[in-house]
Amino acid sequence: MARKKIALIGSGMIGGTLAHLAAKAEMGDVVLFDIAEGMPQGKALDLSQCGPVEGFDAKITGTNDYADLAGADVVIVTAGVPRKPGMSRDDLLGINLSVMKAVGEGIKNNCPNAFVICITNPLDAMVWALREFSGLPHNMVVGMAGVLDSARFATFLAWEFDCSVKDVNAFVLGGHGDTMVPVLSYSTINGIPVKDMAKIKGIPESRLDEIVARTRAGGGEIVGLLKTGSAYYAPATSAISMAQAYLGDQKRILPCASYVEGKYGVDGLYVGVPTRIGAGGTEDVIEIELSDEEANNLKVSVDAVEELLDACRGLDASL
Ligand code: TXD
Repeated sequence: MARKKIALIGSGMIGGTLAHLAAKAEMGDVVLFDIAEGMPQGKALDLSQCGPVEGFDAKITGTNDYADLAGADVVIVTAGVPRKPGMSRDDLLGINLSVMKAVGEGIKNNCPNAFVICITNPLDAMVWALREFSGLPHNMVVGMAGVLDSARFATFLAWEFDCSVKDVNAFVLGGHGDTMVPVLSYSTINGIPVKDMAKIKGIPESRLDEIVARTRAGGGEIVGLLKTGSAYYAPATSAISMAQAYLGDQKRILPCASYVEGKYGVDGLYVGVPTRIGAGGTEDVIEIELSDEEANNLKVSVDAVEELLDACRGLDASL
């Protein structure tokens, strides 16, 4: 059987890390694509030379030509620009929307059977736009944010409870960003509800609130420390886990920005929800029961996504 093909559109900080992780895990051959000339080729060469040391045979190539993406099984999209000083959110939205248009057409024309994972911000709007521009079925286009957000939540909980991260199951719903909804009632330490664990350990609820707040601001905390650019190690490894769930038909239940229609009171947009990923792409969205407060928080998050989609429609008449 031929090796799988993993195409990475955008070869910046996350793209390069994705290529390394995918090659090391022998997920398949890797193609790095970017509009910057030479950069994906340079990264591909550098990464290829990890092979003899790390013992992987995956072929890694760099390109500026969409035709080289032909036949990709998985596409992970990080193409776009981050916000620079003086730029409004709308400026960023406009630029990345046009990037999604080019990327969506590139996918449609070269690898329409791929499972597409979008990472570009503002995530929930960009995954929606990418799906619209590519014309792929909704179950084959998904956004990565929840795996990262819940990994951040899990990290902070493990630190607080002084336990292994392996035993923490942290649950996050909603959009990526300030409006995400970390759901404590579904978060456990190996089955023990987090709130019960806090009582056992004598940790006040206010401390849990601080952890929730830190999770919500998790991306910004890293941006503040790095000074240039944003997080890339954890975002990359999070997207890899989603790609592996698809390629291995693992039926994992992961928090993803999935297309929701008729669940959670949402009708036809992408938002972070527990999703089963297997060979059929996003095969199922699981609708859990929420407290009034959680449902309200989710609504705020969905409204914020809706607002961004309206802004996208205002910027591109074809949407
Ligand atoms: O949870 C999440 N979803 C995220 C999202 C977590 C962290 C970062 N998140 C977002 O991912 C971030 O706000 C950015 O929108 C993306 C990518 O982050 P990265 O750190 O990898 O950004 P870089 O290093 O700037 O890389 C972007 C690359 C860069 O090499 C550009 O030349 C390229 O995108 N680019 C393009 N590639 C192809 N086609 C077009 N049109 C294009 N435009 C720019």
